[in-house]
Amino acid sequence: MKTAFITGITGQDGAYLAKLLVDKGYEVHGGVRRISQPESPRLEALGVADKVHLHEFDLTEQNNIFRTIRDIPMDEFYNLAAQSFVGASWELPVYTSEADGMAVVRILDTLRTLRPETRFYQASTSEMFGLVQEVPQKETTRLYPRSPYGVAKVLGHHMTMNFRESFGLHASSGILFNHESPLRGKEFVTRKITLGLAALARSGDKPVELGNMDAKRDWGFAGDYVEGMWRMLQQDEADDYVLATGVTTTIRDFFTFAAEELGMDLDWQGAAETETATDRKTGKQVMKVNPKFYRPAEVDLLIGDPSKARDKLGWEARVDVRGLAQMMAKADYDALA
Ligand code: NAP
Ligand code: F7E
Repeated sequence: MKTAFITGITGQDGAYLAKLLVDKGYEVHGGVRRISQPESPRLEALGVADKVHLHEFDLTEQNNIFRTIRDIPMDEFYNLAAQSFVGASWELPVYTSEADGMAVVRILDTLRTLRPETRFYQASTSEMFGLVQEVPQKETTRLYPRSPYGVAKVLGHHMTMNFRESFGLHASSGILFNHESPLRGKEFVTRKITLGLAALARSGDKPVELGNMDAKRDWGFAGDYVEGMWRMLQQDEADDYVLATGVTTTIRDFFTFAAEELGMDLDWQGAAETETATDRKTGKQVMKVNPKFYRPAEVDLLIGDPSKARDKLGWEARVDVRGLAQMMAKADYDALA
């Protein structure tokens, strides 16, 4: 039986990865910070809360990282914990740099010292491409981050490559494009849309307030992406891989897919700050723009080229963006029954 340690096990990806590894027969350990909700609702939703071993863990504590790696035998270490909300990173640039950048350095240096045989996965991100230098983006595309979050993740990404090349660690970096699910955090745009529309469909009357409707993202399903993480650590050689669908969609179109799933027929009017959407069937306004959700610097377009992951890992995204919007809208609607 293999043993895995997952930082961020209470997050969206942590919960799906824990389920995947438990189903594969792993002994799964995970790091939980002191302020996490004690009942771990995502682990409960996936039926694995009582099948994993939880340990107090904080990314910003060097000695806590050291003791965790010293005390828990582990074949695989998945570093999924992070300050993961791009929008918050401009207000928290120091903390974000510590949690998403320096913590990766501390983990790698401790693994190198105590457990050089442990295989390591780093949660890198398409946000590193930022102001994109190539379309579509692949593993070799030049990085140009546009937020403190993206900048911090570039440090973790390059340090993962450097420890692999310098010390021979089996350290891989997954450059994952946006992936969502019914367990997605409520502040991210997809879940904000599906929660807001579900409430409207259940007789609510507050339009969903959003920012930039023209940004484009390459959205997939988180359950597919954790399979890719695991496959990276099963390779003989560690490497870096893009996981993406290869399809890009505006926020507006994601909104429309979710609204259609809930039986709405949208009439879009206006542009930029005056843009609105109204449901023709009920006459209710369902979307309004609030500039407070605009970002100081935007990532306008992301579209990934997952061909390396397809060819070398045999991985591909199975849920398309319309199916994803339907899945999330239905789950939020059903939860309000
Ligand atoms: P998430 O739902 O926000 O989960 C993040 C996890 O990190 C949570 O368990 C959180 O704990 C934990 N955490 C935050 N600060 C911590 C700290 N100081 N010490 C210890 N744990 C801490 O994020 P996700 O969507 O699952 O993403 C997983 C990873 O992939 C993140 O590193 C993210 O940056 C990266 N990523 C995500 C995407 C995506 O589209 N989802 C794409 C590319 C990369 P609490 O439960 O207490 O909040
Ligand atoms: O924003 C626009 C916003 O916060 C997507 C994280 O998992 O994926 C995620 O980062 C887009 C942006 O995700 C609202 O301006 C419009 O263009 O859902 P998001 P993100 O910033 O792409 C990457 C790959 C990660 O690594 C991150 O950890 O949607 N947008 N209106 C809005 N976004 C939010 N949150 N709220 C709005 O009202």
